[in-house]
Amino acid sequence: MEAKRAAAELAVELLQDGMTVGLGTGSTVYYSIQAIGRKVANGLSIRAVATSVRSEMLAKELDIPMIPFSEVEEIDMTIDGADEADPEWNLIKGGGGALLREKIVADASKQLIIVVDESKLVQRLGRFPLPVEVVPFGFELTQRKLRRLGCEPKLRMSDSQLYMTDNGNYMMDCEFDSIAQPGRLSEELHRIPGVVEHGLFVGMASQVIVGRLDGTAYTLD
Ligand code: ABF
Repeated sequence: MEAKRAAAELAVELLQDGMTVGLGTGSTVYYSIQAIGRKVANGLSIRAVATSVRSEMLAKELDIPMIPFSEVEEIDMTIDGADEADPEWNLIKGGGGALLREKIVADASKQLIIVVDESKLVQRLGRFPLPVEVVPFGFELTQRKLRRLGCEPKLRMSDSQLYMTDNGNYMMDCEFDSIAQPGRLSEELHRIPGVVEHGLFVGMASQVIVGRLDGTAYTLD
């Protein structure tokens, strides 16, 4: 996908020697990880942490130096994807199922660089069902609480099995259609005990890099 690759590779140009880098999850950022692998092979000196088992495996295959979180003082730059991005750079993430680790890493990063193709740009968040990670215990009660917020929460399945996140939790995909106040909804979601984390990344992105079908990319301003 040229648009995804263009955005992903432009983001990698921002990396500098000595950085601790957060590696996101998803098909767009996988192009970034591959580009980082090439730069590391050519001498770029960085250390990385991953936001999913899949990203970690890909990074290791590419001999990107990984470090444990115990050795991480601060993450200089994280490159990650998104399912939707609005004009204020608020995001819906989590379609790939990694939102909890992505948000932990993003929150510990000085810079969060989001890489998307133009199809992810929206005027208002919500057309993409909002992923919400919930603990299995009493998930039916949590589901009812989510419904009261004005959405239809659907338990994510994978190959007709209940989908489990890397953290052993369930994922609810909540169909809001339109989210007028992402910040307020974020607070309401955090008040539900069974909710571990959700896919609204409000005010977290430092830059959004957008890839075009012709293989060029630009930074959303
Ligand atoms: C990840 O990237 C997820 O948060 C999001 O769902 C996904 C987007 O995937 P893709 O780049 O494959 O469209 O960060």
